[in-house]
Amino acid sequence: MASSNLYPTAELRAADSRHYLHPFTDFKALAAEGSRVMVRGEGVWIEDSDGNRYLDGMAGLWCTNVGYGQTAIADAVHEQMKELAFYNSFFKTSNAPAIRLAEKLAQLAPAHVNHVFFCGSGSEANDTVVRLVRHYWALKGKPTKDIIIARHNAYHGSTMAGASLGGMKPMHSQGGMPIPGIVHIPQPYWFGEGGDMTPAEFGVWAAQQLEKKIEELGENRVAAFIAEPIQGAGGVIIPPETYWPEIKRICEKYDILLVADEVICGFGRTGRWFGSDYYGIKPDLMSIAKGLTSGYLPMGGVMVSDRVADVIIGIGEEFYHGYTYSGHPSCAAAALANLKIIEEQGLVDRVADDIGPYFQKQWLALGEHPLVGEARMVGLIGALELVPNKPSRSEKFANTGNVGTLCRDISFNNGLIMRATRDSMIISPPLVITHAEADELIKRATKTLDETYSALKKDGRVH
Ligand code: PXG
Repeated sequence: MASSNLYPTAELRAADSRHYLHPFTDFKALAAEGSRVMVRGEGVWIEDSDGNRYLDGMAGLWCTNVGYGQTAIADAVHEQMKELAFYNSFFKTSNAPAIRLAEKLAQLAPAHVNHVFFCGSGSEANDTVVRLVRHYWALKGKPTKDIIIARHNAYHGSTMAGASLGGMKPMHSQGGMPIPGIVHIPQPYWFGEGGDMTPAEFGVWAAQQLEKKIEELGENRVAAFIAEPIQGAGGVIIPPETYWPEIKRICEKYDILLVADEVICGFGRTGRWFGSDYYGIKPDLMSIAKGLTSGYLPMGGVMVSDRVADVIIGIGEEFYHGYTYSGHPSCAAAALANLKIIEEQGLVDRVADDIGPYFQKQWLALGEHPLVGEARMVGLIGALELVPNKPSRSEKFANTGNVGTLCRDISFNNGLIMRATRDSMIISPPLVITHAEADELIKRATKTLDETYSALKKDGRVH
């Protein structure tokens, strides 16, 4: 039995609230309520210490693409740890799993992307992006071309640079962010911010906010634009089809680097290896993490295009950046075993041609529910916008987030893990989810919507 199961739940909960500061948590409120202690996972299922089973609609936290309990990953890590648990990649040293992983990633990435800088997480990847982007332009003789444009409501991590690139106002309000040299433009969130424009018109408008910002700052000051192909934590914001082509045009016109944050969209989530493949984006840098190891061990990286690699390698000068765990051999072994599963089980094509369309059809049908203003999904990443007055897109619930939280709690009680962002429900299940499990997920989501709707009706919060 795993060590987490050796203690009674009440004891664990008490120690949890005495000592454990959880991420993104109101510590006091959690201490009063007590946390759920998760003890086991198998496929798309998670079990807590009270024996409750949940269908994990969030793949851990957008990461367990191959599902839980893949012993091939555990075995690969076990073997690697016995042989060489750790060694660094500094001082002219390297290790076999990291080398083989770099080679594998170059093979999977778009053709013009052939190098990778490894790190421990998505946040570290985006910190590396800031370093790389500025290093690149300095080497090109343009050290003042250093501003990075990002988007409101983007999520790029929780380190100082990651949170600064991100456009989450509550995060910025704690700790003096954004750091200098990072500015934000509107997001392509048609449902929430599209006003009277059609999605196509709004997509162009949102992209042109980038051009406007570049003109305002001056092309000689702007180093890069960073964006998630589909915003994840911001509420699964799927941009209108007109958005990415326009962004591409603008980046080329003004010669600014395009950075795709693939931390959520990478490794099959959209039915392609990368969100950039899905949208036909040609990024200069790509941040990766999460699905790289399916979360079995922490690992991230920045994939570097030939354009950037030629400059940073060609100069023959040290890049003063790196982490103890850059190219960690045990994590790299986990990543290799994970990618092998994705390839051998054909999970990327499965999302594109089989489970993706199968699931999307039912998910989009939830858009008919009286509580749902819009249902959207690409590959296996989707959202439901909960609204108080269905025909209206502009009318929102008072106290944004309360209804989302209520619905999320009801969902947990129904044995389905969905995540709430504002008042929308988010889903990003493991890519191995079967048809029967997809049906079960939809059944539980429908029950959750019905119960949430009834509760709101009782309070007079829906029309
Ligand atoms: N980029 C993107 C697009 C992400 O989604 C990160 C970077 C940072 O990765 P690390 O490994 O440093 O966490 C993320 C992480 C949520 C939630 O509530 C989402 C993330 C992390 C924590 C919570 O949806 N995404």
